[in-house]
Formats: sequence, C-alpha cells, structure tokens
Amino acid sequence: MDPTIARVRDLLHQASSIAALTGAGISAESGIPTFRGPGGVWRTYRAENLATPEAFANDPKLVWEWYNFRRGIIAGVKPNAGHRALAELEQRKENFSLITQNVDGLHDRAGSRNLLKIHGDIWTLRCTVCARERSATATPLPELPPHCACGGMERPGVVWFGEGLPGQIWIDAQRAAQHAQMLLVIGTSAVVYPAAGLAALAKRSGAAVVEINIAETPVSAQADYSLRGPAAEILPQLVP
Ligand code: BJW
Ligand code: ZN
Repeated sequence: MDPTIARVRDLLHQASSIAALTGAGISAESGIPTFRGPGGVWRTYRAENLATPEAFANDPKLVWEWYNFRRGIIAGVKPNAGHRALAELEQRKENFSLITQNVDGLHDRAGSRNLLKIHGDIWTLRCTVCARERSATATPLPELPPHCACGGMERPGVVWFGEGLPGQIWIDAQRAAQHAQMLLVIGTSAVVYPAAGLAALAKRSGAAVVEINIAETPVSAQADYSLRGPAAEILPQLVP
C-alpha cells in the first residue's frame, strides 16, 4: 500500500470526530459525468448556465430537460466502493458527518444516514407557487415541466447559483467541519462557494485536511495530505 494512504488510514482510525465533504467526483466511477470535467457539457450548455434561477425563468422546459436527462443517468447506475466505504465509516465512528454537494442520492443508496445534502436532492420537486415539496422518482418524468396539485409549476429541489443553501443543513455542515479532527475532501473541484470554504474552516479549527481527488484543486495547497487517485479505489483502502 502507498505509505501516505497507510498513514491517513491510521490517523482516520485514531480520530474520534470525522467529517467528509463529497462532490461529483465520488459518483464519477458510478458513471455520472462531473460538472467541470470531460462529459461536463450537456448539448452545448455548461452547468453554470443551466443551474440558475434565471435560466429556469427564461426556459423552464430546457432546464427540466437537463434534469430529466440526468435523472435518467442516475436511475441507471449504482453506488460504488467509495460511497460504500463512507457508509461503512459512519457505522464504525460515533461522530461522523457526511456533507455532500451531490444531489444524486447515491450516498443514501449506499447506506449513509447522517447525511447533510447542502445542494438539495434531484429526486425532490418543489412547487414554485405554494412551495410544497414531493418526492418523484419516475424517469422520465411524465410531464415537463411537472406541476403541483395546486396547478403551479414545479422546479427541481436543488440549490442553484445565487440561491442560499438550506439554512439548518448549512449550519450543521459548518459545525461538523469545525468540530472534526479530520476532514476528508473527496472528488470536488472546490470552486463553488460556500461549500469550498469548508476545508479552510476545518483547517482553522485544527482539523487535518485530507484531499482525495484525481487532480489538483484549490484545496490541495491547504491539505495536510493529498491522495491522488479515484475515490472508489482510495476510500476502500482507508476503511478496510
Ligand atoms: C474525481 C474523480 C474520481 C473526477 N475520484 N475525484 C465569486 C466568488 C466566490 C463566490 C461566488 C462568486 N460569484 C458567485 C459566487 C457564489 C456562487 C459560486 O460559488 N460561484 C463560483 C462558481 C464562482 N455560489 C452560489 O451561488 C451558492 N450560493 C450562495 O453563495 O448563496 C449566498 C448568496 C445568495 C445570493 C446572492 C449571493 C450569495 C450556491 C451554489 C449552488 C451550486 N449548485 C450546483 C448545482 C446543484 C444542482 C445540480 O446538481 O444541478 O451544485 S452547481 C454544481 O457545482 C453542483 C455541484 O454540487 C457544485 C460543485 O461541483 P463539484 O461537485 O465540485 O463537481 P466538479 O465537476 O466541479 O468537480 C469534480 C471533481 O472531481 C474534480 O476536481 C475532478 O478532478 C474530481 N474527480 N473523477 C476522485 N474518480
Ligand atoms: Zn403548489
């Protein structure tokens, strides 16, 4: 085993409070394209141009087609060994928080329970008129855009650029990063705020920051350990 992985595995074993922040990279090996890597462009659109309230106001059907397309991909894939290793870590550690930017639901399907979904959930629909939320797992959705029982148009229950994160979940995520002895930052380009600031917050609070990513990111410079490689290969070695 790589000696740095062995060292982090030992530190993880000793740590009593652990937090993990995941991004699209952890689901890449399940077959879900990341936002900013290869395959991160849908038709000719980038996430930055579709994941906004303005895009939805201009063309709700287009935005819904993108979400419908992604829901179809997610429905056809399975959690991978990286998701499963984090679910196993939660079983072993009394104090473990998993903060995810992902909306795909693969952490839930892998068995994680103490999960803070800071960017929402692609399987939740929210009415733009009465704000009622419902879970809808049909793929494809029978009607685009979908509508609420009140007649209002529904939107995906996710957080778009320019929108605030869900209040209590974000408070809990910050608290988890502040109280962790170790923060694992897994498969995120760490360019989208405020999530990207959690690594610096944890570091200031005395945590060891461990990055797991196939490429360098802005977190790499602050990380105590940078483990370069696919999350689905590295995480199972950390949680054997
Ligand atoms: C692997 C791998 C493998 C691949 N193994 N690794 C200027 C400066 C600072 C901030 C701002 C600014 N201008 C605007 C802002 C704020 C804005 C922001 O951060 N913008 C930046 C882009 C500049 N943020 C917001 O607007 C947020 N809200 C906010 O700030 O509220 C306060 C406020 C309100 C009102 C006014 C002003 C302020 C909200 C952000 C919401 C982000 N939403 C999305 C869409 C969610 C729904 C959906 O899925 O459709 O969230 S965008 C998209 O990016 C998604 C992701 O969660 C998020 C992060 O992406 P992630 O996960 O990091 O993926 P990638 O693709 O970027 O990276 C993948 C990584 O994996 C790479 O590093 C690969 O190397 C790696 N990888 N394979 C390990 N096998
Ligand atoms: Zn409604």
